[in-house]
Amino acid sequence: MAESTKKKKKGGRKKSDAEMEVKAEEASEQADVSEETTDQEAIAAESAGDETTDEGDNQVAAPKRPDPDWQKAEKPDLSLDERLQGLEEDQLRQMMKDMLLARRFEEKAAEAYALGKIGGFCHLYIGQEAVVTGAVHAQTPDDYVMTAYREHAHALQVGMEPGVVMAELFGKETGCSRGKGGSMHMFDKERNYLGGHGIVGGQVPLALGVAWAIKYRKEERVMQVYMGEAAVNQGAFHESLNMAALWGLPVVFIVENNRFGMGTAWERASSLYDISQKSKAYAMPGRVADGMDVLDMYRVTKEAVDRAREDSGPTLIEARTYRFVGHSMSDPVHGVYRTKEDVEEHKEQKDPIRLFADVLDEAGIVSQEELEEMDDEAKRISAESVEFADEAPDPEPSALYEDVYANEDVNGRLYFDGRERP
Ligand SMILES: Cc1ncc(C[n+]2csc(CCOP(=O)(O)OP(=O)(O)O)c2C)c(N)n1
Ligand SMILES: [Mg+2]
Repeated sequence: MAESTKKKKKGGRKKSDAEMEVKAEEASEQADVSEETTDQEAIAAESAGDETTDEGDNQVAAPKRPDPDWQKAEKPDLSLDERLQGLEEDQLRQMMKDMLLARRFEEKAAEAYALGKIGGFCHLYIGQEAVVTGAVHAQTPDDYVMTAYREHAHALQVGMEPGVVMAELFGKETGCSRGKGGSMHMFDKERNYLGGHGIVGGQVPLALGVAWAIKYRKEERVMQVYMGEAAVNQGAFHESLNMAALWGLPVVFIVENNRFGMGTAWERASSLYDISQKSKAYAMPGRVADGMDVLDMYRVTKEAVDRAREDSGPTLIEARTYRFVGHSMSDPVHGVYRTKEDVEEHKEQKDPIRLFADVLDEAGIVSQEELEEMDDEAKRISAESVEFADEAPDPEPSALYEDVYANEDVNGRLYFDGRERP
């Protein structure tokens, strides 16, 4: 991974410079064309599963890439009515609005990033919206949510104000972390949203602690913790699953398996391909959900949330999904680790918003016209969030010394704190 990370960083820097010059509306296409170096042959060889990682007797063939129905594994063949699970029409509409808002909000964030209004890291969730929307609809506002750094959609899904989230991205005083956290550090105590964590897998033991506290206080709440698939071969993940099962804690572990950890394909990084199977080592139920289908996410998560609340037992959910964008805003959309065709195919055939729109249309709940109205509303809210962030003040330089452990008297002054130097 180190090798490909190095290459990507180089490409990423070049692209950020170029990005500053393009018009805002060209932002998403820009990432698409920035990578001319795709080695199609290497990818084709890998896809065929004939890459070897060693010589002689120890030769190991990389596992084959997933079949096209990979995301649908274990999904039951349900009728339209069964798929809707008796959900109220209003809730189904809300799910659609939520996914549209997540998409349009992040498109606006991409534009703002290209214009240099957002600095630092910025990881978009475009393509994966069904995961958090379906899962959060399966719980109540009293329950907790914690995730990694690909988190804008999670923040919006728990009900954070889009303007406050955008202002945080802009590093403004009115952001949820007063502009000092940025993209990876959204937080909202009132909405039980516990971040926003930049260390891969770092949130998993923290969530375990929250679940332990829920049980200790005899509350009827549930902790939902999300992570990328690259987190699951870490020790902290396994220790957390073991303790969650041993102590019967009300936690749902949701692995957002988008098949890539930066530029490393899952099949090249893990001896066990099927992540849900990892639950077996800890005597915990493990489930696979179609992460491109909001209703399947709801179905699988609801069962897990109910079990957590009623029996105080954990579940591991592997949500199989796909990101339509680069790892972060400074990375190419496909690079050398996947093909442009792969990305295009997913966008055309598995877009979670399109798939859900078709279901709602077939059920006679949301017409094409109403869908367009919802989309316009999502665009309006997103544009307003940018206005709010644009107009918000920067934090005062003195804020550098607030909410931090470092003490000016002990650790000295920061030379860029805006005050005159002695
Ligand atoms: C402990 C740790 N190691 C490495 C990194 C660098 N890093 C940032 S994102 C990332 C890939 C994670 O991929 P995944 O968990 O699949 O999440 P995704 O980005 O696909 O959502 C890595 C290795 C990090 N942030 N933390
Ligand atoms: Mg991943």
